[in-house]
Amino acid sequence: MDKKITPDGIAARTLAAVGIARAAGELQRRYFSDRASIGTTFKGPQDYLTVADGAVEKLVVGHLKSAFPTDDVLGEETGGSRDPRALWVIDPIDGTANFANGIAHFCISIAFVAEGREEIGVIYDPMRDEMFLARRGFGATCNGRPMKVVTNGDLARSQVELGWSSRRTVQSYTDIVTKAVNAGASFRRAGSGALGIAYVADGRCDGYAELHINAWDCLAGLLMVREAGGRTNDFLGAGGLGDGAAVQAAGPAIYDALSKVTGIA
Ligand code: LIP
Repeated sequence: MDKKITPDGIAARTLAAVGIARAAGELQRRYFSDRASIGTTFKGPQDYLTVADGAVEKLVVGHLKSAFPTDDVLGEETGGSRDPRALWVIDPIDGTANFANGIAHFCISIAFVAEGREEIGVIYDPMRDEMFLARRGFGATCNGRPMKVVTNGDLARSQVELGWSSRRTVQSYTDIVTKAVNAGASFRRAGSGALGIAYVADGRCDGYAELHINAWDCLAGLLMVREAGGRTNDFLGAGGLGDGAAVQAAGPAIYDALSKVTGIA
């Protein structure tokens, strides 16, 4: 089946994704305000799952399939297609550990991939009411304000976020932390890759790197960083849509120096 999406089709999907992300954020906020309703379990070591993850993903997928029935969908919790011709990639709650523990640093992340390229990225933080948005070729915004990466950075004076998960060894993580600090950088790990990468796009953080991350955590933010003048690794080219891959996003001035720390090209 021909799935080619026209520019008007991308525009319509962009508008719809923003509205759906806002509705998803409202549902997140309702669960977050009633902690007894969250129902936390674990998918693996330090890999949280809550009742809210499933409910939010069901809401988002329902709206997308209703509006765009021929598009494919890949969700963190319910899985789905990996066909990159016309594919929505969704993380219903990115920052689930924070969400489950009452820390207000989480978001909904929605990306749309067409013909193997990220075309739309939407990340909504309902607790700060911040809508991060990018459409390929049209720039990136936060609540309508244009976003720009840090362009004059220096790794020795930078703040970088180094994501962590049990999907890679502790040693591999502590190695890059040690190298980053020895290079003069300050590092953080806030538990939401999507928000961490969106903050790079908005110049709040100089760079983000993680040795393994899933597509639903990062695709929306990677488009935002590129549209905001930053550099990213070729996550999709590294097979990231399948089983995830390493990710790096940073301003142009520190990207290569950060690659020497992380080993991510
Ligand atoms: C999270 C990612 C983060 C990673 C966490 C976790 P989740 O996604 O955004 O980058 O370091 O371990 O995977 O599980 O909150 O959707």
